[in-house]
Amino acid sequence: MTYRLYIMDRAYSSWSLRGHLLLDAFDLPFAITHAEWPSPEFDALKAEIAPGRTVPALKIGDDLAWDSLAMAETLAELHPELSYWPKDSAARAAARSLAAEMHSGFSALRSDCPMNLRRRYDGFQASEAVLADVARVEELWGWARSRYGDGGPFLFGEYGAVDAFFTPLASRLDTYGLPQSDMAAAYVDALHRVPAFRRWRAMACAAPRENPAYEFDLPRRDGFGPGATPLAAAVSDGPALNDACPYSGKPVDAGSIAEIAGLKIGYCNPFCRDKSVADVEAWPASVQLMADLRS
Ligand SMILES: N[C@@H](CCC(=O)N[C@@H](CS)C(=O)NCC(=O)O)C(=O)O
Repeated sequence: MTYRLYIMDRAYSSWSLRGHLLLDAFDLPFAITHAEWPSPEFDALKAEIAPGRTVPALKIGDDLAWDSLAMAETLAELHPELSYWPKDSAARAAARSLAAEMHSGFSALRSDCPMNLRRRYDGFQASEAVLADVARVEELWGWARSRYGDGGPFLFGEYGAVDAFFTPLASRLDTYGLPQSDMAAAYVDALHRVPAFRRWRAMACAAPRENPAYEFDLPRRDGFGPGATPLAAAVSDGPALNDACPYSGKPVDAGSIAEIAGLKIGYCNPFCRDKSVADVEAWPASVQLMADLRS
């Protein structure tokens, strides 16, 4: 089966992130068509996914699923061996209910606190409606964790589609410093450590464009949680220790060098460099190269 995922801006598009997690967190290979919103390129992308009008959309061979919940159900049907939904029927009904409530609910939290994976703010004043949404999130997460969560750190133990659905909401709790019980904070932390999420967040941080509509004029807290690479930065002075980009195998571009944990590593373009600077441990090929260079 060949998959092509259609997405928009990684820092801001919470639905695109869910689509990505439904593939990448389950180790399914896929190609990506990406366009920033709004732009003529995004209009062209939309023409490719007609009659779908929003991202994420997933081409499955020549077929199309253009809604995140439809994607989850379709992928679960195509890959019954993967843990999209719990095996137990009562747990499965509950997981589907939570994902569906996320899909159609939490409007105050979603509209007042837009996802922005590049930021962590101090001093955000949450409205009563946002706090009511947060309380409902706590109720649902606490119920699922205590009833079904014994086998792991996720809502139903093992990572599943429902966790992909709640990931952008968890990132909002972190970005806006919203109140969290110990249970919620532990779950938010587990979601932030999922390798597929870390790869997406690193690419979000590497994307050059900022959209002012998603930015708040508030003090910013440093760091973005587990995985932030210490002492990593783009540098202008080479040479790099390697000749080939660890991702593409193409020659290193002299303008795409980073110093990471004391090593000068070269990449084939600035995007590969910047996603590595954002969170090098999310990228096994860079980690392997650094280990080889050290040995
Ligand atoms: N119900 C859809 C929601 C998708 C959605 O609203 N996508 C937004 C991006 S986060 C979009 O495509 N916006 C661009 C537009 O509407 O033109 C889903 O679950 O996938």
